[in-house]
Formats: sequence, C-alpha cells, structure tokens
Amino acid sequence: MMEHINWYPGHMKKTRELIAENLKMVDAVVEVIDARIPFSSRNPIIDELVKNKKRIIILNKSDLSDHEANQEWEQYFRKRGNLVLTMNCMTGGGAAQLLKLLSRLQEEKNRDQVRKRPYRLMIVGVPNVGKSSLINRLTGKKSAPTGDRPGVTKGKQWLNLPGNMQLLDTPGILWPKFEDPKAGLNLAFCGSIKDEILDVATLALELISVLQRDYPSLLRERYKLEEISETPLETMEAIAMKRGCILPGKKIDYDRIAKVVLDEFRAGIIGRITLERASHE
Ligand SMILES: Nc1nc2c(ncn2[C@@H]2O[C@H](COP(=O)(O)OP(=O)(O)O)[C@@H](O)[C@H]2O)c(=O)[nH]1
Ligand SMILES: [Mg+2]
Repeated sequence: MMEHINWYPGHMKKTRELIAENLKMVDAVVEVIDARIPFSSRNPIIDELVKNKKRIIILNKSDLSDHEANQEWEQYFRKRGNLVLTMNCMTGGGAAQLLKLLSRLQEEKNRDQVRKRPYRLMIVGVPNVGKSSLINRLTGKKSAPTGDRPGVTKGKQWLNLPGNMQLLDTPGILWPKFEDPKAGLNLAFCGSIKDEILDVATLALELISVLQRDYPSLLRERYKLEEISETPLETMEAIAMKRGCILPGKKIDYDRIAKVVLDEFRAGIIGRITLERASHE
C-alpha cells in the first residue's frame, strides 16, 4: 500500500515526538532509503532526529539502481560513520546480511552482561522506500501491521527476530523533502509522491531529459532509437512513434507515452538507473 500522507506542521511535530519517544527504547535505527535517489529519499532532518543512535542505512530497491552507483553510495555513507547495506526487500536480497550484522551488534551489546538483553531496533524512512517490505522480510510475515500513520499510537509491539533481537512493529514514517523541487521531481519519477504534482506528460519529459543525459544508451536500446534527439521533446515523440502512441489525425498521444515511460522506468525495464550520484552530493 502506498502511503499518501498529507503532511502539515502539527503532523510533523507529532511524528518527531513519537520518534524521539521510540528512540529511547531502541539500540539502533534502520533508515531505509531508495537506492535510485539516496539523497532525495532521505528526510530533511533525519540526522537531527536520530542524533547519536547507531544507524544502519539500507539502500533499498538496489535491484532497480545502477550497480556502480550503489557501490559509490555505500562508500559515501560508510565514510560518514554509518553502517550500510544494499538490499532488495521485494525478494529478500540482503536480509541474511542484515541479520548477520544485527546479531554482531547484539553480541557486542551483551558481551559483558550476565543477562542477555534483546537488541532493539526501529525502522524509519519516507513513504514508499520499502519499510513494510523490510519488516515482512525480517519477520517472514506476509503483511506488516497496518495503521502505520504517523501520530497514531497503538500499543507498542515488539516483533521477535532470530538471535535475540526485537523490532518495533510500526516503522517511523517520515516526511519527504517536499520543499526541494529537485527532490520532489525525483520522488515523483520513482512514484513516491503523487503524479498530480506535475501533469504526467511534463513529468515524463523531465525524466527523459535526465535519462538522455545520463543513460542515453539504455534509452536508445529500450526504445530502438537510431540516435538520441537534440531535445527531450523530440526524444519523447520518437519513442511515441515507435510505440504507436498516436491519436487520430496523426497527433502524438503524449499522455499515453508518458505513462509508458514512467511505468517502465519505475519497474526497472529501461534498465538499472540511479538518478543521483554520490560524487555530486
Ligand atoms: N523493485 C523493488 N521494489 C521494492 C523493493 N522494496 C519494496 N519494493 C516495492 O516498493 C513499494 C513500496 O514498498 P513498501 O514496503 O510498501 O514501502 P513503505 O511505504 O516504505 O512501507 C511496494 O510496491 C514494494 O513492493 C525492492 O527492494 N525492489
Ligand atoms: Mg508501509
């Protein structure tokens, strides 16, 4: 289920308080981000919120992102003192590594203790990065508990993980970077905020503009284009011709081809693409 939350100041304040409260009970925070847009898919004040807790950053959807870029981002976050893992929470790729890493942390915590306490975790991230999928992967359940709207406190529940570890059942849903227009675009490309923010044709045109700059050969191969045109609009029209997205009167069906390109990008069909590189941040 995609979460479309209407963030307003009161909501954000409540979320902040809830996370602060939960933080007191956990040993580590697992921050899930979208590996295609690691910068845009991070909450703007995440560092301030989490402060000095141990942090594990999950570069999720790494099946959709550029392999080389994944490695750069891993390095980027590691250099800044985080633990980092690439994952695919849809198939469970990386889950074993994460459990191994957590169990090492659990042992460190309990090394000199007579009574071994569970190592406690919470998951945080903006909507659609894969928080629920991660919970399901770790607990082996089909569906994570719902009702995970910020500010709605239910009785806290700890889900038991193998190896004396416990996970808070509801993830901390953080607000996205909606004040940064570039981040807004990236989130919209990845389907993490509503398409209505821009009309679908304009959104696709923006995406094509990025793709023809950074991944021209993937674009050419996918849509069997002889060459990449000068302007994104020409490229979009060439793709529309190839796909037969033509209206009566030989007009281009911009909305239809826009949906095709966006859907194929989001599903990883155009190729493995990362929209933000660590070297540019
Ligand atoms: N390709 C791919 N899709 C994923 C991955 N993780 C989650 N998804 C999909 O992304 C969407 C959002 O996932 P969800 O767990 O609901 O995100 P949440 O809003 O953070 O809880 C769903 O359609 C998932 O199937 C991943 O690693 N790879
Ligand atoms: Mg969820």
